Amino acid sequence: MRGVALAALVALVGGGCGGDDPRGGVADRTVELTARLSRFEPTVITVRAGTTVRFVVRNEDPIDHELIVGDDEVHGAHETGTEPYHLPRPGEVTARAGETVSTTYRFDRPGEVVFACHLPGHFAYGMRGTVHVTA
Ligand SMILES: [Cu+2]
Repeated sequence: MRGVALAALVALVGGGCGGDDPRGGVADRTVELTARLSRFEPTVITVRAGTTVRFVVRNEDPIDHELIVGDDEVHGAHETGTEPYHLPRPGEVTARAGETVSTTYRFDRPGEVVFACHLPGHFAYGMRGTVHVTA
C-alpha cells in the first residue's frame, strides 16, 4: 500500500507539464521558483559553471507567467516578441495561472545570466532575477 502511494507520487512529480527536455540534458540540480504577485522568488541563484539546472516554476498567481532563461539576445527577442506561448525549449517555459511547470537549462560559462518573465509589462514591473554562475 505504501509502495503504491509512493509510486503514484513519483509519477505525479515526474509526469508534470514540460518535464525534462532532452535538449536541456539531465539535471544536476533542481531549483524551485515561485511566481507570486508577478515576482519571482528567489531572485538570486548561484550555480557552478557546467551545472544543468531543472527549474520548477510554481505559478501561484491567477494570471499566466513564463520563465525565460538566457543571454541578452534571448531576452531582447522575448521582450519585443509576440510569441504568446512557449514550446518547451531549454530555458523557456510558459506557466499558466496556477500551474507548476519545469524547464532545464545548462549554465556553461561563469558570469551572470538573467531569468525573467516577458509577458507585457512583467519585466518592467520587476519579474526577473539573476543566476550567478561561478567558475
Ligand atoms: Cu509574468
